[in-house]
Amino acid sequence: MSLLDEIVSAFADLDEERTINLVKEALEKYPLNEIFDACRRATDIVGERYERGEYFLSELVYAGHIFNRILELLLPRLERERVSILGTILLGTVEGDVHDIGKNIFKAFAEAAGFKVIDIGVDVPPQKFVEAVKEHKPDIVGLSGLLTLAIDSMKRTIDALKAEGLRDKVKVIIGGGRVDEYAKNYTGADAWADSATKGVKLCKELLGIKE
Ligand code: B12
Repeated sequence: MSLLDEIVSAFADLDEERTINLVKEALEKYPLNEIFDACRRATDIVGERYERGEYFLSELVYAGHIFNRILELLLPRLERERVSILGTILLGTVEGDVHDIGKNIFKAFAEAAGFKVIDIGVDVPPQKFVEAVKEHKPDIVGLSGLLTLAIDSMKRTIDALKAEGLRDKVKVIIGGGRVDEYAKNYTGADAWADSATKGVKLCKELLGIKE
């Protein structure tokens, strides 16, 4: 079993100390995004076990705690790619959804790539996005969400931007475990991403920035 597979298995079994030790070992051997991917695969397994009734809410909470400990190890290792600012991203988790680990990872990757990120938190109502767009005039609005119901909140947020005449002034990218091409079309977003690296690449494309 590779070290990354061992991380997936230890994390999915919620063996906190073993997971942390394996991540420390992996830091010397693998690129950061591969370690992040392994951790995300582990949370998918945690989610499946929760759906099957093998894990309960307390296990979801614990998985979140382990992931946050992993982030403390990984995020300081992200290196800044450039000094000038590529553009501003207004970022938040949409109304009804409090999942923020993925949002925080995307934020860290986007900042490392040279974007300025304004993070307005979780469970953000559409009107709060509208007000923040007026205040900060971002180039991109990033909507995060992991629940199926988040897709409707994303749509309501984009509709609110349209109603205020702001939709044409920003690009909108949606992100999270359940977004896809269908969700992009349904919500009226410009792009979707289910990983932070993909998200950063698309943000550059949306602003016409060449790699
Ligand atoms: C940890 C966890 C929690 C923690 C969250 C802690 C936190 N601070 O975030 C807690 C315990 C709070 C929680 C609560 C709940 N959860 Co929960 N949770 C999870 C779990 C296990 C992991 C989520 C996670 O952090 N993944 C790791 C990150 C890194 O992945 P990610 O978020 O997808 O992020 C990546 C990309 O998507 C992308 N990305 C993310 N955001 C953005 C934004 C942009 C703009 C871009 C470009 C990219 C991007 O970049 C990230 C890095 O690559 C998932 C299982 C799963 N498969 O997702 C369930 C899961 C999401 N939860 C679920 C449920 C049901 C709930 C609860 C309703 C449970 C309950 N009965 O109360 C509540 C909902 C609370 C609410 N109103 O939001 C379900 C959702 C089902 C559904 N289809 O709606 C899941 C899928 C579990 C399952 N399989 O049943 N949960």
